[in-house]
Amino acid sequence: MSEQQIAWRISLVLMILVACGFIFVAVNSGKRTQDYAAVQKSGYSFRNKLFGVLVLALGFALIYTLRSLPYGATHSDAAGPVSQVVDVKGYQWRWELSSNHIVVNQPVEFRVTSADVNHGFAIYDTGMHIIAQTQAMPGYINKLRYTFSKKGIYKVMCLEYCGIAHHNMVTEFNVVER
Ligand SMILES: [Cu+2]
Repeated sequence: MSEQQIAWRISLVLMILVACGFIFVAVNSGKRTQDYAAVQKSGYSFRNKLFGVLVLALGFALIYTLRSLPYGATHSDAAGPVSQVVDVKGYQWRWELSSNHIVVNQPVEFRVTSADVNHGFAIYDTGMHIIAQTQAMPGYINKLRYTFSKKGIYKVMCLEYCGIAHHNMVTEFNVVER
């Protein structure tokens, strides 16, 4: 007998046991020693109403928050040409940037991809606040446009757990005067 057959027979026995349990409960559920019907009716109906209202509210919230899907490509080429382009490639576990110098007050386009698995390309300002991010995916180039208004050293960190040395995926670039 193959392992699959053994597993199937064990599953079958367990399923029959569970089914017997259900049947036992179903058969005995009609028996009552005392009549709680009046109490249960008021309690259940309130709970049911509350549940209904919650489901409705969640449904509306879902439709309201997702109504603009699918999101347009806001960083497309249609937004006009950019003077600076930085190619970004994520590796397990480091970043490769085609340039470490970016000119302040001029839009820059990061073209982000990955050599192996998905990474999260996130830019942090000097106060370690995240200011822009996109996904780094193998086989795709995700464009991220940003205009830096302050000079300084910015950090890049990975936002998606990508393996044992994920925390090592830190690099820097310098935003400078022309
Ligand atoms: Cu990572």
